[in-house]
Amino acid sequence: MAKRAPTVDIDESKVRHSGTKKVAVGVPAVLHALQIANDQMGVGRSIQTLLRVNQKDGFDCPGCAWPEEDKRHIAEFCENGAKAVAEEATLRRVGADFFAAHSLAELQLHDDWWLGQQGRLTEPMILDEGAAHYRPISWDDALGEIASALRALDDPDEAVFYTSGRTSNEAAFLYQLLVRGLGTNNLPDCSNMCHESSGSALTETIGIGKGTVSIEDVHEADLLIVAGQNPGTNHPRMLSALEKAKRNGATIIAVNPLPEAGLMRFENPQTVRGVAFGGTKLADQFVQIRLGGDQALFQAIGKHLLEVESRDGGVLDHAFIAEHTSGFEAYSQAIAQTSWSELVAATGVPEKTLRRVGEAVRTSKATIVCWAMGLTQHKHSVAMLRDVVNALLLQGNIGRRGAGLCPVRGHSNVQGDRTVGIYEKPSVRFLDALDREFAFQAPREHGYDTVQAIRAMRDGSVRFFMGMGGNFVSATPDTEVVEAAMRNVDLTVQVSTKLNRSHVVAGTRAIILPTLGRTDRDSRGGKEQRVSVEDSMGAVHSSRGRLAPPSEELLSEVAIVARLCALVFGTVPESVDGSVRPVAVGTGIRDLEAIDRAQVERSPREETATPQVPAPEHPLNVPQADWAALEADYALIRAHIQNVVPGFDDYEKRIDKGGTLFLPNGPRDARTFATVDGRARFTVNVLEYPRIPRGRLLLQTLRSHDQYNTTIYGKDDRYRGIRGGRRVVLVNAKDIQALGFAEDEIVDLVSEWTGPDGVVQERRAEEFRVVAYRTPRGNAAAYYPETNVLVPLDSVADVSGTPTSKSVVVRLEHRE
Ligand SMILES: Nc1nc2c(c(=O)[nH]1)N[C@H]1C(S)=C(S)[C@@H](COP(=O)(O)OP(=O)(O)OC[C@H]3O[C@@H](n4cnc5c(=O)[nH]c(N)nc54)[C@H](O)[C@@H]3O)O[C@H]1N2
Ligand SMILES: Nc1nc2c(c(=O)[nH]1)N[C@H]1C(S)=C(S)[C@@H](COP(=O)(O)OP(=O)(O)OC[C@H]3O[C@@H](n4cnc5c(=O)[nH]c(N)nc54)[C@H](O)[C@@H]3O)O[C@H]1N2
Ligand SMILES: [Mo]
Repeated sequence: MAKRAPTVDIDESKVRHSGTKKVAVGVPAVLHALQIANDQMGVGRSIQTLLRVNQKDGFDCPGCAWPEEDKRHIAEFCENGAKAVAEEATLRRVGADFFAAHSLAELQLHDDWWLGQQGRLTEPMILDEGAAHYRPISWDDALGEIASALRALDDPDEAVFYTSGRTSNEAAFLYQLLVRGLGTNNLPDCSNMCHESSGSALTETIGIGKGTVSIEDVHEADLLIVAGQNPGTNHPRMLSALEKAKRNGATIIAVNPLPEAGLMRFENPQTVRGVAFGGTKLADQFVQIRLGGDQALFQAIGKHLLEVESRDGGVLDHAFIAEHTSGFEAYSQAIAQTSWSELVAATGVPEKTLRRVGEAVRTSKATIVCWAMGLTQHKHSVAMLRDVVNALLLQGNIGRRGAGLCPVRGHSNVQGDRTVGIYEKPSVRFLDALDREFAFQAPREHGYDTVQAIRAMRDGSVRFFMGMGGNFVSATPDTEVVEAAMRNVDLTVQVSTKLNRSHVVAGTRAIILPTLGRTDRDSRGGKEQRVSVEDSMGAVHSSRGRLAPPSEELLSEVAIVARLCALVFGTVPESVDGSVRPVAVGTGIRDLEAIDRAQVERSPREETATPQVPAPEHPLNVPQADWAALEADYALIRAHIQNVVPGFDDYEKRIDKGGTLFLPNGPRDARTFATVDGRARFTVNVLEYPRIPRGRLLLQTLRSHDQYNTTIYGKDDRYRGIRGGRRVVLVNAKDIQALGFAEDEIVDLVSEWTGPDGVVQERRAEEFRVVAYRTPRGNAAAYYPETNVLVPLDSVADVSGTPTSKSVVVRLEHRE
């Protein structure tokens, strides 16, 4: 196996660290962003591009899913949004010459930073079996290869189709249709590693897997708890909203193991006040919690509210509880039995402080809880988030102004992708609607999520992998296992804008399909197309790129999927009655021949496998549509979405002229809860928190300020005072000493995890510099994706299956 890349490009002697910054954003941030933009795009293109971000006639920022304010500023961009845009709008190119000059073996030695720096992909490439280099291939041939690989499968479940969250609603909807038309629900996505725990907890308790607040609610909240989130880096535009809330009198409590700069103080570069007066103090209270202690914190809030209620009364919203909820009695009894000493042990926070938070909640007229990965990537994340819901339900903090649940999404359209069907466990209601719309029968059996897909690839039951964006190899846990799993697949296909590790650690054969990004002009069918996206608060709007694409050769994601559908399902342009019909020859996996073959010669794998997809009612059980027409006019795809997904009425009209379509949200709009009993549900959750074995540390893997997930912009983490390198591990100074290490020492990180068989497994990440940092005792932090090698594939959250990226037991080891 090739050497693991990351150590190669990094000169550890250059790493520097200084004090943590106390203020986020401000003028230096804007200058830094402009410098990166100019490097990648030149001055003219930078200004043209950056002025169009998140404007009503512009494109949706590919940076994050935080919503736009209705009254947009001239330049509604933030430093990290500008970096995301520059990364995509770069003038550097990766074409056939590049691949001729660099062998696969050589490319494997580079890290994600170097690969990303090479520029935009410009033409389809294929890696033949055993070849040393990718070679160019025409679009027709590339798509033909993919279609025949799909046809050659014995069972559609041998194929896996991953999606990252930048894909537009239109492309995502067609993509899931392709996959379901083939006969599988194997649609893992980045959400499985991201907010899946939020979706699981919220669907069960309030009947919708999304948050319940609008941007106006944030502005009007009386109290905002921001837990497990670093908005200064990952959602910088959220700081403006927090600042506004603050000016309206809100209190902000930051709950985090780390004193993140963005939460402490914010200089808004778009106001004089921000630039000239040292910014706004954001957090009124910083609760330095231990990793994984948040379930205890929210139980403590509940406990405090219930105690004051029984002593003085006037705390709970009895009318709301009676009318809209169930399970209150059981919850309040269970909470009464939890001891303060255990809540203190779990959080590492004194009872006095826990009560202070409880008091802030009690006296608040409207409370919002915002959270991100710090709350979703633990073993007990779903229970933790159910307890967040419990705490808010007590005072009726759902479905009224300034109050509610606010999971802050990551990728700019990750929420929209789910809405339009990217989900391995689709609802029957969705599938029924899809069946009706496209006159076929979608499979009902659930598919693989991300971790299950990796297991199946590892075990040899997957022969085809396709990634619609993203960087599966670097983003997923247990890097060595994933690399081997990927190499175990016959054909891997990546639809991508930029080169990444998933192109160089690939299947026996591999295809790269370069595609348009958000900033690129998308001309199809003789006119400029727009796409649409949904932000973190359920608001859908259009996005239209204006820049000349990096190459005339590029196809949009929509065009790629539409052409695959046409190849695999086949269509005749028009039949006698004018409607579209499938061609009656060898189309798709499910033609008669394949079904017969599967029934006659059962392979050993099939005998042990779970029940087969039910045989289709007619031999050509494929979705029926005029694929060429959909490719030529994306509005036709939106018309289909409108017919299948509730809430998209008048889709086209409502997103016109910069308009916004607000998707219905029962809990927020009308306090209706589509749960098993039609009520918001209090739940009883046994208190859990990580126990750290002696001499070990609990490691969280997180983002630096200079990265977008696996895309590394640079080697600095300005707000945390780290410069020039990413292989650092942040440890409390007292732990460094107690464990017998020295500051700046280069160590190995070794993770220890007890597998289901009771055997302790070890995984190693080499050469990390020890940096003394203000993290709680026993807790450490290091960057993802360098540390993904430490996260065991089978260490996942209960219920949601999310890898436990914020909870990895490690020991430090001296080198030599
Ligand atoms: N510039 C930029 N923007 C991005 C991204 C990016 O990589 N770069 N990624 C996008 C994506 S996909 C996502 S999902 C979001 C991610 O946004 P975040 O969730 O903010 O990202 P992380 O860096 O994982 O940060 C986790 C935060 O939670 C804290 N934390 C960790 N464990 C715990 C815990 O147990 N309890 C509490 N209370 N806090 C904890 C960490 O100290 C850190 O502040 O950002 C999106 N936006
Ligand atoms: N240890 C650890 N692991 C984690 C996390 C963590 O906190 N810790 N976070 C998890 C989270 S929250 C997430 S969301 C995942 C992210 O996982 P992914 O979404 O798979 O990863 P990204 O790095 O965002 O993907 C970047 C690639 O997407 C491609 N791309 C960019 N824009 C476009 C586009 O418009 N179209 C297409 N087709 N391709 C495009 C580019 O080629 C680029 O190289 O990682 C997860 N992994
Ligand atoms: Mo994410």
